[in-house]
Parts: sequence; structure tokens; C-alpha cells
Amino acid sequence: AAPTAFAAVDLGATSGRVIVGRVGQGGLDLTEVHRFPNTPLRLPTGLYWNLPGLFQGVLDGLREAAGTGPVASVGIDTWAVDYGLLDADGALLGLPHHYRDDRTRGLAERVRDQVGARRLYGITGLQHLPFNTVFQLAAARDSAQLAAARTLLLVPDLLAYWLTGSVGAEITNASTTGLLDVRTGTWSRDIAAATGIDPALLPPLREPGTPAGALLPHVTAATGLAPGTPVVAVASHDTASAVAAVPATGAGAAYISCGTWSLAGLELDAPVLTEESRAAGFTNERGVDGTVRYLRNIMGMWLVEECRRAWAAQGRPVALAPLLTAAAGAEPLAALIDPDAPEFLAPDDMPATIAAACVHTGRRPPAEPGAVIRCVLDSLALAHRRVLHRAAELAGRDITRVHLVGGGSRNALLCQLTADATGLPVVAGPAEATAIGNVLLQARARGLVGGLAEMRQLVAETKQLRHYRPQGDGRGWAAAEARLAAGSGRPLIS
Ligand code: LFR
Repeated sequence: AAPTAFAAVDLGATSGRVIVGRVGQGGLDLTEVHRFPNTPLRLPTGLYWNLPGLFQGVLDGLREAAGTGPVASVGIDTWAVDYGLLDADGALLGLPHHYRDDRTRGLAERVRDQVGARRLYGITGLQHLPFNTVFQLAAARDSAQLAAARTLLLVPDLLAYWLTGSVGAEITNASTTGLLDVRTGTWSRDIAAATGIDPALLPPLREPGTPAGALLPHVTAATGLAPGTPVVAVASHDTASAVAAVPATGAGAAYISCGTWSLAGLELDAPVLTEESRAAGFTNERGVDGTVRYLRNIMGMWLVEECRRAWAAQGRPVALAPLLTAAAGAEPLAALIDPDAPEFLAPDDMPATIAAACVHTGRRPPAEPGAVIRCVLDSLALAHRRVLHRAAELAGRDITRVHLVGGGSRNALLCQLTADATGLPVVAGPAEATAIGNVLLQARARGLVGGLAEMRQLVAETKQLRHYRPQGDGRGWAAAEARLAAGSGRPLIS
């Protein structure tokens, strides 16, 4: 039989894409048919996603997909935690807030302390991030919008609802809200009650690979897709899709899904809910087939992208390739930052914020753009090192290699530095892991591929991977880590 085509909608923090993936005869082919910018909107009441604009991009992309031939189904993944609210008529109540909006700052800590950090962690298993859905809802507590709300839909579920009219909450993404009981895989009434959130807002959960409705007639008319085309609930959290496509075979693998964020960790069968794990800031998000994504958020390529944005505004050259060449030639481990310090979440001026952080830890701030990028990449590699080593300890696992997937896997310098810092071989690629995971979940729903192991085998067999061997004995990295911790005046990971 000819390969079957699937449309993967993959929205990231800076752009959205529609990809046609063809699966069959042992092959796995991806073609990007549409890409559109995702530009957040700053309004008087905060920072928002332009969701109607993104939906239009989705429709345009689906029309391109239909132009390539028959499409068996559609799947949607996006970043996590953000949501829209529907009123009793099913209409969207305002735009979804952007997770970098600062209205939860301070409040998130208050809610955590009121409910109890251990209790929250013991049930939800989530790393404390100020933007977790539960804290965003706490910030909206007395709003007219929340009073009128009847249904909460996470961003991919909201787009699926606009395509199909059907509501649900896909579980990998639901697990990032702070409202899901990670042990039972059901909404936690306990946490909802403790935080004053009406549990009736939370729609029925869906497992990845199950149906999420069929395209509405006006959608098929607008896109040219066949009437009744199904939407499949894929692993709608982009990180869950990426992890499903990590080409790891056998034990000993850790992963880093590296894009706007670097998500570094392990796939486990059961959550780690210990006090040590909570204190070290590890999250237990749900993966495909009930697996646990045991990882920590690291600030990621956001630091690089925000430097480039600031330099572009100053009229300086910002092409990535020459910046990386300059970074490769810059002095190693000269300046370091803790990428996870809160000031890097949404600064106005990233290069200035990095410089200030270096001064604070007693280092000379990097002057030239190449040195700034080197500081960021060294710092990310060092963060990869401490997070993966700690993950292995806390989960009682041995790590023998690191799979680095996502856009960051194209960055050879980052891959090599990560190998050097962790002392582990790095297998880089595929860069498009998220879209592949999305496509493969749809293919699986059609019976074209088997379980996770078979999906990963197919990725390993069909995608070009690059291998980086660790260089040096790691002593320079250990010393740099100690220096950074001493300069910060607090442990970088506990
Ligand atoms: C990556 C990601 C992370 C999540 C962050 C915010 O794109 O989905 O997993 O913590 O974005 O939603």
C-alpha cells in the first residue's frame, strides 16, 4: 500500500507550522507545507497569544496539506500550560494569556505556600513554575472572565475544538496544569478545592491516540480536506510528542528536548514524588502510554533568541551561523550564568540581563556578541550536566548516553559542549522530533505502527543522527560549576 499522509499542526512560541508526514513501507517522510509567525500581543491587561491569528495559520496550512493529496487525519501539539475559557454558549472569553505574562509572579509562591508545597508535589508531581495553569487561574480568581467561564481548554484542545466542535483535555498536556493527579491520571478534586477552582471547568480527559472529533463542514470547505476527516488527540504537549520520537533503543538513555526550552530528563514508568525530587525542581509530566517524563525545564534557546532580538533592534548583525562561529572561537567557560534564574524568564533586554548576572557572580561580563552566545551555551551545557546527573541519582538510573532532539540539535557547538559537560556521548537529532511524534501518534491510531519502542525504532532507522563524543576529563566543567554556585550564593540544584 502507498504511504498514508497525516497533517501535523505544531505551534511553537515563535512560529507555527503545518507538516505533512507520510508513513508506510518502512518509511517516515516529513514535508513542511506552511509556516507562520507566532507574535504575542501586548495589550493593556497583559501579554496574550493571538489565537484567532494562529487558527487562521492552521487553516491556511491545512489547505496546503490538502493540496498535496489525501490526508488521513489531523493532530495538534503546542506548548503547555496556557488555556482559553469558554462561556456557556461555547464562545471564547478573551484571548489566552502568554505564560511569560507576569501576573502570577509572587502570587504563585503564595498559592504554593498556602496549599503546601509538599502536598502540591505529592499529588501533581510538578516542578514549581510560576506559570503553571493552576497559578494562572489563581491570578484570575476574582475576574469577570472566570465568573462567566464554563469550560477550560488548553491551547491545542481549544484549536481542536474550533476545528471539530468537540471538547476534551488531552492528558499529556493536562499533566502540566498542576490540576492533574499524576498517580491516578485523573483531575485532582483535592487540588481544585484547595485552590478554589471549579472542577466543572475541566473537561473529560483523552489519552493520546484517541479520537478528538471530526472536522466541521465549514472547516473542510475552507481547507479542501475530505468531509469527516478525523482529528486525533496526539501527545498534544509538544515536549511529550518530542519525547515519543526520541530515537532511543534500550536502557541508559536520557533526553534533552531543546528548543525555546531545554527539557532534560528521563522517561520513567512511575513518578518520583520524593521530597528530594521536589526540592531539586523535577517535574513528572505524563508521556505516551502512561509513561512519566521526569525532567526539569531549563531556559533553553530563548536566551539566544532574545539576545538576537535585542541586537536586531540595535541594528547589529544577528545571523545565527556567524554568531555560533564566533562563539566557538570565544574563550571557554569565561563567564557563566544560571539560566534558570527568574530574571531570564521575560527580561526587556536579554544581553544586559546576562551581563548583570555575570557581574553579580563576580565574573567579567562578555563584551562581544560571540562571547555572549558562548556564555549562554556554556551555561546551558552546564545546566544539562547538573540536571541529568541529578535526575539519574533521584530516579536511581544509570545514564549512558544523551539524545538531544529539537531545533537545538542543529547547533553543533551546543551538542559538543553538552557531551563535554555531561561526560556522555550525545546523539543529536532529529530536529523535527515534535512533528514526528505528532505524525507517529496519528499513524499508530490507524494501526500503521505499534508501541513506543516500534515508533522509536522507525525514527532511529529513517532519520540522520549525529554523534558527539565527550572531550576532556570534565574537570574544567566541575570547577566551573563550583565557581558558579559559589558566585550565586545559593545551590544551583539541591
Ligand atoms: C516547550 C514547552 C515546555 C513547557 C513550556 C511552557 O515548548 O511546552 O515543555 O514547560 O513550553 O509551556
